[in-house]
Amino acid sequence: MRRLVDRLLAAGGVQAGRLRTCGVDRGADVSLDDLPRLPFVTKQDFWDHYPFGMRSAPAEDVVCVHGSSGTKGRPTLVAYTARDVDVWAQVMARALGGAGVSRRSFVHCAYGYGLFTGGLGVHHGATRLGATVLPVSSGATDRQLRLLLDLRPNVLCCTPSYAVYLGEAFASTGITAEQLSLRVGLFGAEPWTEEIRVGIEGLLGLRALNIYGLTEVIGPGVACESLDSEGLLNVAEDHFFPEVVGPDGRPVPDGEPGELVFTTLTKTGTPLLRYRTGDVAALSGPVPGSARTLRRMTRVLGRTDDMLIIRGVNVFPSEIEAVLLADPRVAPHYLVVEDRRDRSRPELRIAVEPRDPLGDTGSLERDLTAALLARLGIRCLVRVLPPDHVPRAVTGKAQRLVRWEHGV
Ligand code: ADP
Ligand code: K
Repeated sequence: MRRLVDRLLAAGGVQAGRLRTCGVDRGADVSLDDLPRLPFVTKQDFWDHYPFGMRSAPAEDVVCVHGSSGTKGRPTLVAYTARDVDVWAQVMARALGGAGVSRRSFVHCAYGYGLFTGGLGVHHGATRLGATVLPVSSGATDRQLRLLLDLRPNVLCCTPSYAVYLGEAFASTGITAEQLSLRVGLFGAEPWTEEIRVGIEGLLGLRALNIYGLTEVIGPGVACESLDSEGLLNVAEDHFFPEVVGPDGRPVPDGEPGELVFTTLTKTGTPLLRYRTGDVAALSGPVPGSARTLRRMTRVLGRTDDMLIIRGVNVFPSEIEAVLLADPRVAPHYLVVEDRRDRSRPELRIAVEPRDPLGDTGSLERDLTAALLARLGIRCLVRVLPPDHVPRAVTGKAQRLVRWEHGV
């Protein structure tokens, strides 16, 4: 923590200015306990100081640059030093190791390679561990299916929506989960629910674990479920110190959801003090009695900027997903439309696909409307579309929320 603060002060950027305003002139003045009184840094700061204003290392120490995909607004760029890439490889090797991956494993990495951190993050971790990694990247699904059958990998890494897509593609050609070689998968980069997990595990015959990260902090590997983490994600707390804060920026107690904030204790290229992620989750302690001593977090419940406020009720799209997919008649493809064309009466319109194209759509629409009303307290307009009518995310992150504004 001291070194981080000294590094930020020496770099003399935005974060140094804010620290000085708070009366901090040297790292020796602060410890982790002081975090709640120190300033935040946000995505807006990255945009305001685009491209490299948030960098703390000299340009000659930078070895690569990655960018967030810009799911919300403009992309941001992050500069990594060799040491940062080393930390990244280490936390990703740890994430893979916790999933049972070893030197004998074969990893099919279908996250995108490029500016996006998914592909290269898994790649660095797998090679650090000594496993074999196939850098197949995303897209070209026919080739992916062929390679999954020919090379018989035991580990799959991709977004959960792409895992569903691959699984359904196999099912449609008559290949069953038993015929596949996969044992475990690390799925992340977008929110997903328990219902999707059950679906992926059934389609692909593997254990599906949740991995979380974001470019500004390092990429994937900030937190990851392990075979023994009991449904929560182990946070790489020794590198990325987590806090959870309320809308007022004050810390909330463990177990209560709020916005995740990370302090990068060891990064040198773009070190961040109290980065507000916009992701909502809750923190908790390690599994009692476990050899793992680092803290854990829940799955990400949603993003602060994805929260829908419909007629006074707050809803995350993931809650809608949980209700929809709890019904066995619904396929794991849906779209939520926040319709604000009539300002006086905003509506939530939801499109789903049935598993059985010949099923009774009228009763499915009625049952889903009732289940959503019971769980969320709002009446939604549910439409069951014919199969293949909800758009699929074939390469990147699934886009499951659309906003229709007044005048558009
Ligand atoms: P962008 O914000 O443009 O999508 P990134 O590609 O860096 O940028 O993605 C990071 C974001 O992806 C996180 O802030 C979070 O919202 C989401 N994310 C990553 N992993 C998960 C996960 N396992 N569950 C839910 N959301 C995730
Ligand atoms: K090997």
